[in-house]
Amino acid sequence: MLTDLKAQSPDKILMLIEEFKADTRQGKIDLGVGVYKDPQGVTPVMRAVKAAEQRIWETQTTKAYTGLAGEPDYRNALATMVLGDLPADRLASVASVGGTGAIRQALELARLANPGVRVFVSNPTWPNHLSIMAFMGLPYTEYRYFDAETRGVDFDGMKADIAQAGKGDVVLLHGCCHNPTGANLTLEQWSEVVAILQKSGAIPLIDLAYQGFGDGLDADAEATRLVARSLPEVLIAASCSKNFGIYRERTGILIALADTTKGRDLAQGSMAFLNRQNFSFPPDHGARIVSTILMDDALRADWAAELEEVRNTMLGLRDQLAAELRDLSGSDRFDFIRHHRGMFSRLGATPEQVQRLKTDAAIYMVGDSRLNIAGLNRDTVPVLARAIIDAGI
Ligand code: PLP
Ligand code: TYF
Repeated sequence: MLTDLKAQSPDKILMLIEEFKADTRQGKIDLGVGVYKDPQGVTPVMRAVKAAEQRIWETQTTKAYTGLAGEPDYRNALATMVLGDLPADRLASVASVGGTGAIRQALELARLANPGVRVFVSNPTWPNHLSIMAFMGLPYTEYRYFDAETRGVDFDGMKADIAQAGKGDVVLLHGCCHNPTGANLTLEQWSEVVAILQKSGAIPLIDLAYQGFGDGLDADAEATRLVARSLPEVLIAASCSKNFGIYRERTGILIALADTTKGRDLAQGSMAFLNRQNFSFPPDHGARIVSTILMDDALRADWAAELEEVRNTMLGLRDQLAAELRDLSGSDRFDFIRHHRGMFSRLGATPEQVQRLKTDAAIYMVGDSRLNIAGLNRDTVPVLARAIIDAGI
């Protein structure tokens, strides 16, 4: 039977990790996978996470199963961080296996509710969105998003395309820090998106994987909060992997907002049911770290301060890279790097140019010219800037 399996195509981003490891050149630079690295190239365990783990170790008396939906403390604390307050009469939530698990369960939920659901997704988007939908056999349509000329958002194209989504369809939106482009909507543009969805009855699914990495914890959730208070039904898949630096603990949440308590209760039951079908109880360790931090004033303040350092480090690198490129190119055509937000920027280079960066300068980025800003430091920014110009970008 096993020999009847067909070979699956690997994830290109994850493949890049192996390729980078195998490169023996001194001074190679990894701008591939979206993991935060400090200026020394280390992905640190955050101080508050260490402290919370110690506290859990000292006080935890059982590791018996949690509830199918995960711990209420965790769900309430995280949903409050995302939404700003808890609309209890509308809110259903379950702990998930990372942000990815929340996205998968959200799509499963949408299909349970509407077997004919179509998903509208940005072009481009995180490749796992597409591969999960293809695997599930969910029909999807791409909406225009990236403007190759300005490296910003093609907002007219986006509006025209998402207006095609009808009642019972899902429109997948990145809540902040768009992956892979780094180009984001303004709040005014989000209001226009809301108006389109209000008219059509399509349901937004917001993927919020980088809250705190763009303009700040609250600022990055503004769009999600606007959508949440403006539309009757909303799905939100949030991840704690990046903002708590707990990638391997697989910590996330799926939130469903309904317009009736009946809808809320049905969503809650179906979400717990989906957990049971897929993995039974959700993982708890990462969730407990998060609730310990969010529910303790001192730990929370320390965590938020460290997250701000991370965010500001990335903003500083953006400014430095844009300035170097301004000097070297004698133009402002790379200023978009300063305006993008989050870990990523799409340079808009050709695959051949990306290959040249790899061959000539040992600089690794994803083939679509997405670079991870956090893979840089003050010393490597000038090296990258030079290589970008030399590659003819
Ligand atoms: N969504 C986007 C856009 C991402 O970039 C990521 C990052 O890994 C995720 C969701 C999910 O992250 P995780 O499953 O590691 O929590
Ligand atoms: O886009 C990224 O680099 C991150 C990490 O299959 C990631 O979101 C990449 C690929 C993947 C899972 C996570």
